[in-house]
Amino acid sequence: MPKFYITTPIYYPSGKFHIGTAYTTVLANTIKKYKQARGYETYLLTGMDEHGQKIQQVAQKSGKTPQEHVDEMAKEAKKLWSLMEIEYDDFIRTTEPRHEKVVEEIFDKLMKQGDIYLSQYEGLYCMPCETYFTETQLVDGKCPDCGREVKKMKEESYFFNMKKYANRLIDFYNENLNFITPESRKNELFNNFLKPGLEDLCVSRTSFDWGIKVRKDPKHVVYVWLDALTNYITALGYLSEDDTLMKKYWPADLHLVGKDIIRFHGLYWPIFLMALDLPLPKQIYAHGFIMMKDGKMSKSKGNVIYPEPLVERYGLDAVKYFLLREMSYSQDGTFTPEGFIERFNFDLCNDLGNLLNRTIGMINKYFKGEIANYPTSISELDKQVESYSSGVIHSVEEYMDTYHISQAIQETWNLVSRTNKYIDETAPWVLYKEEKQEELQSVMYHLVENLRRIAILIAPYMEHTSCQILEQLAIPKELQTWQSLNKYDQLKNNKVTQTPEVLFARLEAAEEIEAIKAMMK
Ligand code: ME8
Repeated sequence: MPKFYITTPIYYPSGKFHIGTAYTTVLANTIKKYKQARGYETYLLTGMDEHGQKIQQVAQKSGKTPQEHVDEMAKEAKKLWSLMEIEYDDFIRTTEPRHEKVVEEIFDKLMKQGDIYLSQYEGLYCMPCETYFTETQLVDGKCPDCGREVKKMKEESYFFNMKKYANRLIDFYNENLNFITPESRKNELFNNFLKPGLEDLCVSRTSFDWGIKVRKDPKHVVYVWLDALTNYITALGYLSEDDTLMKKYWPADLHLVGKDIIRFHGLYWPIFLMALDLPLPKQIYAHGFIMMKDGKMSKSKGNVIYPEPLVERYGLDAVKYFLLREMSYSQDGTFTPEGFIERFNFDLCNDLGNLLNRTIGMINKYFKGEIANYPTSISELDKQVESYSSGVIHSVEEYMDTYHISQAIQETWNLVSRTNKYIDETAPWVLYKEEKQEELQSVMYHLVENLRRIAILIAPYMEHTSCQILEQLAIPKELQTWQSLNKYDQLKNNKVTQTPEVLFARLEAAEEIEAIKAMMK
């Protein structure tokens, strides 16, 4: 069985997770479910990055020890992922002994082989990002990642000798053109960081102590990126007694990250792996950001939106649909209450929901709920619809295989629209009136068949809706699988439900827009 190991970033438990964090995780889960449907054995890793100065500060503010704080946050995070039905296989926390022990060993090993050396660091430090920058990397004198103030700081630190490996990484980039995707992000890394020459990376701190101690020099704690990135292998049991998963799943097939942390994943992580003599991940995909009308989400602007109230009010499938649809492969996406309600009312309620309802209504009215077998003769239009639908399956697969999820969804909705149009074109009510029994039957068959296909295509991200459609149409189990997508003539005397349920009830737009605005904090 082919295998697929996919990871999300491990998130900082510095505050409640918002829809940005949820987006990456939902995307990862969607890719996992898709791969499963295509016959892969999958492993999805997520978790939390629990060390560092920021966490220490946040805990202090709320009168807790850092450990108490992260323990609470881990519970919260797991609750959220359970609400969002994220089927992770492991949740790694960097404060767990299984991780800490291995990071200590890795640091030791890299020190012994001369990749890590002691020196003095003086630089411009961004506290929230826990990163030093050079003057030239700043944007308008501020942190290029988060836009906040930086501070000049100096401390004794251990450094990782990046320069030693830089050429090997350049070669690797040149030989593996899809290593970083989208290409624009790869070019950014290549031109802005690799070409001008990589700086050595500071990998320890003495200015705070909430971290993994360097064994040979315990006044230092391991700088958070060496600690954080290694989660992808410590979770699999690297250097531990049981390394079955490591053998089975490493190298990762896909590290999914946001564009803010591509630098760490695309430059430092591969070099750490080279130093450890481990194979590099197959691909890193850095997606864009969910933006708000007034720019980035931030508590100070009061425009942060959290997934829980949205899921509670509109259901999980609608939230997943919106997030995945709105974020294109390489650009940022925008969350607006208006956009959310519009997609709900148009795409989900009008287009998909009505298609199912109309179809079931007609089959009940015209054929007492039963559609017969594949028609013996079909019209030109039926043929066209069949081949259109097969074309959609093909392109959805292509898009999903390359993680263009938003485009895959658009393609699927093209099929929804095409099928709605097919009803208008064939005018079944006229066929009924004119008693064109066979033609009418063929139209009904094709409607059900398209809906069956749509349900299977949306299953990786809209599981409930998919199940509801398949159930209401009484599709047998063996015709609910991805493998059955291409079979167009297998339905036999299907008896659809007599009491169709509405998939998405139309919302009162103005009222709901206000409700979502009130959710923003
Ligand atoms: O960076 N839109 O953790 P983090 C889309 N601990 N995605 C968003 C987003 C937004 N508005 N905001 C956040 C860290 N994300 C490190 C990672 S990994 C070894 C260590 C997502 O809590 C996106 O995936 O700041 C981004 O890369 C990640 O959350 C940053 O999470």
